Amino acid sequence: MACRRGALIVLEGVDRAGKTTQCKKLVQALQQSGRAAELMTFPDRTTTIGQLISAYLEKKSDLEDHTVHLLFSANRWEMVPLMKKKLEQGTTLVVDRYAFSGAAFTSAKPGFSLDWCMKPDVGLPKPDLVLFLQLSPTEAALRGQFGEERYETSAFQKAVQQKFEQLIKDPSVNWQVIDASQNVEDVHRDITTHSLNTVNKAQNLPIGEL
Ligand code: DGP
Ligand code: NA
Ligand code: NA
Repeated sequence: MACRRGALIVLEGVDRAGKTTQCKKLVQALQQSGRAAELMTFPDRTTTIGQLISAYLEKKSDLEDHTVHLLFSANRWEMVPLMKKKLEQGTTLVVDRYAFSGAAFTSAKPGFSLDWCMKPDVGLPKPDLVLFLQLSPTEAALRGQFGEERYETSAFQKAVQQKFEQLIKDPSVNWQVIDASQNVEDVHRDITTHSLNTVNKAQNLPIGEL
């Protein structure tokens, strides 16, 4: 490859594991080390599709379960041209949730297999690294009340956690499990170590596909 590409780094985990805080801190750390880095968030609620998803999550609308699953996937696909452009320009993307949230959240609903849930995301750019912020449901509960959005109940979050446990066994994805019960700075240090490693390795490799 003529120009060094950026890395695609995804943070996953149940709600309240600290993903959003850690994504922002990672982008800053990468930038401070002289690398181009940007934050992306899924669902991206700003697009037309994202607004449908947002209304669904806020319980302002109801959507059939398969339908909303495909909308979440479409919301990732609509960003692919931009993601590829940024990566090829050498920018590392730090992504707050990706296809794995898609599979874990929908397959936690009755009647959905993990296999079916991954299918619409097959072919998306493959992350060079997926950091799983591991936090037990008990520890998550200690971090305070859930919000008002759809999915924000402890029973559903436990089911999601179990689906993530299955997903992280997939050896074709570069998962790194991070102990999210540590303090913010210790979690950040672990994440930064793995990420810098990945940024250095990824720059000479082609972008893969899920
Ligand atoms: P967040 O904005 O990160 O709090 O995410 C909103 C909620 O949507 C959160 O409960 C996780 C869930 N979610 C994220 N991505 C997907 C997806 O692709 N499919 C489904 N069903 N839920 C998702
Ligand atoms: Na949330
Ligand atoms: Na988030």
